[in-house]
Parts: sequence; C-alpha cells; structure tokens
Amino acid sequence: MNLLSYLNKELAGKSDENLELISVICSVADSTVDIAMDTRVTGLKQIRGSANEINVQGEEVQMLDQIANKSLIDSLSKNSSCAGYASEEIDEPLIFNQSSRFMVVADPLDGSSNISVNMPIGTIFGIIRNTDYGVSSFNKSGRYYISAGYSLYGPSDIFVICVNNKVSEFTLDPKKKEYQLSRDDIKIPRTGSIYSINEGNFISWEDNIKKWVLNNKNPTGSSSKRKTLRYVGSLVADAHRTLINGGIFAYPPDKSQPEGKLRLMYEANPLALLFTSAGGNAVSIDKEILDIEPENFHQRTPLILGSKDDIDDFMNFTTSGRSSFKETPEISPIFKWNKVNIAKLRSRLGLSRSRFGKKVGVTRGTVLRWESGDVSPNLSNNKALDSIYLSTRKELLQNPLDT
Ligand code: AHM
Ligand code: MG
Repeated sequence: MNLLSYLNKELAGKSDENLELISVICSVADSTVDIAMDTRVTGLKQIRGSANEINVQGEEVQMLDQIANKSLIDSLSKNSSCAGYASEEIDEPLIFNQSSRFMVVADPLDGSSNISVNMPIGTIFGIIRNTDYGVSSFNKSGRYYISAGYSLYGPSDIFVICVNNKVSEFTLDPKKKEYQLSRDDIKIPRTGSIYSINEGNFISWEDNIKKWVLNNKNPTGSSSKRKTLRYVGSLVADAHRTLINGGIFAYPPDKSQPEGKLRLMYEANPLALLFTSAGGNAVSIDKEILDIEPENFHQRTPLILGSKDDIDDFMNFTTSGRSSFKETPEISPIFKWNKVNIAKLRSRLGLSRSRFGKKVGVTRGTVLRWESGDVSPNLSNNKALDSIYLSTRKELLQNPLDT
C-alpha cells in the first residue's frame, strides 16, 4: 500500500480537514523524496560540505541543510492548506496563507555532522493547527501537534508518520519514487536492551544522570538488566532504532548546554507525539515533552525518549535532581471557552450535560450555567475543556472559536 492510500484509509472521513491534512503530509513526503535523492549523490553533486554560513542557533550550516530547507519551503508554499512554516534554518517562521488550516515545523536535515561521512541523516517534521491564524500558532505545546513524522536516509530511505495516534513506516521504492507501507501500527517494546547517549559529555552531567548511565552498564536493582550502548549522533537514526527495538535515547542538559541541545519545536515535539502514540514516552527530565509551553521558536530542551519502563527507570534516577531545573510557568488555557463554543463542543461530542460535566469534572448545573452565559469556566476548567477538545483531535480539527 502506498502512502496516499494509507492516509486515505486512516483519515477516511473525507472531511475537508482530513483531505487538507493528507495533502500537507504528502507535500512534506514529496519533498523528502527529493532530499533522499540528493543524499544518494552528495559526493558527486559537490553538496556535502559547509555552506559557509552560521544559522540563528549559532551552528555551521551545511549545503544539504539549505537544500532540504528550500525543498520544504518550495513544496509547502505551493500548498494552499499550509498556512506557514518554521524551521531550524530560518530566523522567523514564514507565513504563506494566513487563514489556512495547518502549520509545518521541521528540522529539514537532522544529523548534519554525519553528511560528510555517509552516515544516516533525516528530516523531522510536525504539523500544527493554525489556531491563532498567524505566527503565534507555532508557539504552542506539543499537544497541538496533529501529526508528526520523520524520514531517515539510510541503507533504505524510510518515512515514518503518526496520524490518529497510530505510527507506521514506509519505505521508498527508488524506481517509482513512491513510499510503500513497510511496518503498520508500530508499537515500541515496553523495555529494550540499548541505551543511547553521548558519553563524551559524562563529566559535564549532574550526578543523577551519571548514576543512571552507570546503572545501565552495571545495574544494581534486582529487576533491571545490563544495557548495551549505541549512539549514531543523528537523532533520527537513534530515535528510529529505539522505536523499533525499544530502549532509551537521552540528550540531557550538561554544564555547557544547561537547556539541553535538541530543539523543542522541530525535534522534540514531533518525536514525542510519535513515541507516545506508539506506546512509549518522551520527557525532559521532570515532565512530559508534550506539556512544555514554548517561550521562543528555537527553544532547546533536554530530550529523553523510549520504552515506557526505561523512561520510568530514568525518572527514578532524576527526580531527586528536579529542583536544579528551571520551574515551568503556569500553563494558561488555550481557548477562551464561552457559552457558544462550550455548547458546540458538547453537541459535537454528542454528550448530555451531565455526562459532559463528568468529563470536565463539574456538575450538570455548572454546564447549564456556562451554556446560558451566567458564569464562565475558571482557569482549571478552561484547561480541562482545552484538553477534552485536543484529545478529540480526530474529529475536531477546527478552532472551536469558529462559528
Ligand atoms: P542538527 O539538527 O543540527 O544535525 O543537530 C542535532 C543533532 C542530533 O541529530 C543528534 O542527536 C545530536 O545533534 C548529536 O549531538 P552531539 O554531537 O553533541 O552528540
Ligand atoms: Mg536535528
């Protein structure tokens, strides 16, 4: 089955929203086919060195970084369902169509230090609802991501996509330039035998990270088994191995990178949606990645992702060090819930006032008062309504403030 047939099956409602989401995913996928073709011949096309530029993150830009970024911009700017694009390689997000439904975020070429030595590299992307009709739609937590995926340019070129909280893998047929389903409904094993971390940073870590690493080599608890180490240095490759075989990948903070190295918007959030959908988890030391409220586009975060039991094990070591990490600000509600959109949400869910109230954590009478406009939901109820709305992402792609 090819990618388009798969998406048509998974998003079978054929609503405008679903069709537009499919077209945005396909625009990204088309672009990754072009990038895959370029990665095959970097040495022949003279495109494997530095572009002699420093990006907004202060990192050296490679020629392939620029080619991949341009390919995504070219493809997405032509898609009328794509409102805008933000990437690691551009200072500020681009807006193509202010009122369109979806935004795309991407790390166009992940693992760029591996290009020159012909090691696996990839593209990571996420798709966000354009809830604010503009740039601020990007600055939202990972709970807003409706879909995410990556391509991995390796021995085979693959495309992994998460829609409707289901993760599947496609392999590029290079002759047809078409992705074909190669793993359906991927579930990450509950635990795995590999840990993945750049141990060159050992002396710069906090003690609790050091203890966790040492415990992987020489476990002390009766239940844990010794793990072996694998580290490619391309997040996409390390994440894909972890997704398929289980285990854990960690890029924790260290003395020289106290916020972590990896980018929340372009790398951590897309992979967190994918890993949690596949039954694993993704955290930043003391909280789930998807709960982090971004403060800026290029924000970095510690990233630990993998099998559920292995993440729990990691958290057991690190929760004692929590106080040394930055407190996260109070999460404010996403939407302003009023009598119109509360009634609309309840009717779309097909729930009576009392069943809806139960879901939110209030009485039937409170729902009645909200819907009549007598009172408004308080902050915590607003957040509960946000999370009910977001958890129904499959049916409710539209902003509830639309009438
Ligand atoms: P990039 O997106 O500019 O290529 O940088 C991110 C990469 C990740 O792919 C990888 O996990 C990490 O940086 C490796 O960093 P280090 O070399 O410090 O281990
Ligand atoms: Mg990267």
